[in-house]
Amino acid sequence: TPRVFSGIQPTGNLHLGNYLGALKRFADAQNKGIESIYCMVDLHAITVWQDPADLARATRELCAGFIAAGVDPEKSILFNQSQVPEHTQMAWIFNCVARMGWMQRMTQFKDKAGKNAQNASLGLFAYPALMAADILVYHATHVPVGEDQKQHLELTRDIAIKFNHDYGVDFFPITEPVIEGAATRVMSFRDGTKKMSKSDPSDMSRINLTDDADAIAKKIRKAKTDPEPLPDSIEGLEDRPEARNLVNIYAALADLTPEQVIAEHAGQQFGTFKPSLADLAVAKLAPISTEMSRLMQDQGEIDNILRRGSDRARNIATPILQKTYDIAGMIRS
Ligand code: AQP
Repeated sequence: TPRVFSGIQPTGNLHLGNYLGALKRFADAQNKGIESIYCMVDLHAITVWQDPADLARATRELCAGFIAAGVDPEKSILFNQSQVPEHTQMAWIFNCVARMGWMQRMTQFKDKAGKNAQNASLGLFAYPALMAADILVYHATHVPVGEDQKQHLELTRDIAIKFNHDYGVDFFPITEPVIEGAATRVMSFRDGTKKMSKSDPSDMSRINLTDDADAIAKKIRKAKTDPEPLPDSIEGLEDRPEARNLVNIYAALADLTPEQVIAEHAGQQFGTFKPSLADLAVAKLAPISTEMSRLMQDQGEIDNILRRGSDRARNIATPILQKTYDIAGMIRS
C-alpha cells in the first residue's frame, strides 16, 4: 500500500515555492486518501547555524503553515523530526551504507557549503543520509518534493538498494519521487534563472506565506519580466524564464495546465496578466496567511499537535528500526 512521506525545514520565510512545490501537494495527497506523514525537519535545519529561539518559532510557524495549507493533523501525521529519535538511529545505519563518493556528488552540498567547504558542518555533508532515514524509517513509497530534491531522492533509492543487497534482504522499498505539476520549480521574482528560496536576501524575490494581500499584489506587480506580450503557444515561453515562471505559478494556483493558461491569456501584456495573477494569488494565499496567524496565537495547541503526531510517527518507526537492527545483527535483549 502506498505511504507518503515528506518534510520541510523550519528555517523561516516559508514561500510560494514551498507552497506549490510541497505543501499544496501534501494536502492533495492526503485528500486522495493516501496515508501521509509530514515532518518539520528541525535536525536538518541545524546543519547550518540556527538561533534556538528562531528555530522554535519557525517550527511552530511551519506547523501552522501545514495546517493552513490544508494538511489536517487528524488525517495526516504531522510532527517534528527531533521528537522521533528513530530518524537519527536509522541515519547512523545509513551513514555506514552510503559511500563518501555518493555524498561528494550532491550538488546541494556544494551550493550550500560554498567555496569554504572545509568549514561546513559534518551534518551538512551527511544530511542526505538522514533524509533517506526520514523516508525509509516509515517504509514510505512516495515522496512529493520540488525539483531541487531529485538528487537526494536518487540517493535514498541507492541506499535502500545497497542495504537490501548487502544484507541479502528485500526490506526497504525503492521510493518513488513525485515531482509533478506546473510548479515543481518556482523561480525568483528578481531572477528567472534562480529558484525562489528562503535564504534569498531580497524579500521581493519571493512571496512569503505570511505576506498580506497588499504585499502579494505589490511583489507580483514588481516581478521582473521581459517587454514582450504572452505568446500564443507554450513553445513561445522557452527562452523567457520570467514569463514562464509567472505562467507556471498561475497554472499551479488555478489547478490548470500551463497550456490552458496560455490559451486563455495569449497576446496579453504583463500590464494585464500581472493583475489577474495578483488577484488569483491573493484569493488563494491571503486566507493561508490569515489562518497561520490565527493558529500561531495558540502555541500550546501547536505543541500538542506535534506531540500527538510524534507519538503516531513513533508507532510506525519503532518496529521498522527494530527489524533493521535485527537484520544488521544488533542484539536487542
Ligand atoms: N522554488 C521552489 N519551487 C518548488 N519547490 C520548492 N521547494 C523549495 N523551494 C522550491 C520545495 O519545498 C520543500 C521544502 O524544502 P526545504 O525545507 O528543504 O526547503 P529548502 O529547499 O531549504 O527551501 P529553500 O527555499 O530552497 O531554502 P534555501 O534557501 O535554504 O535553499 C521541498 O520539497 C522543496 O523541493
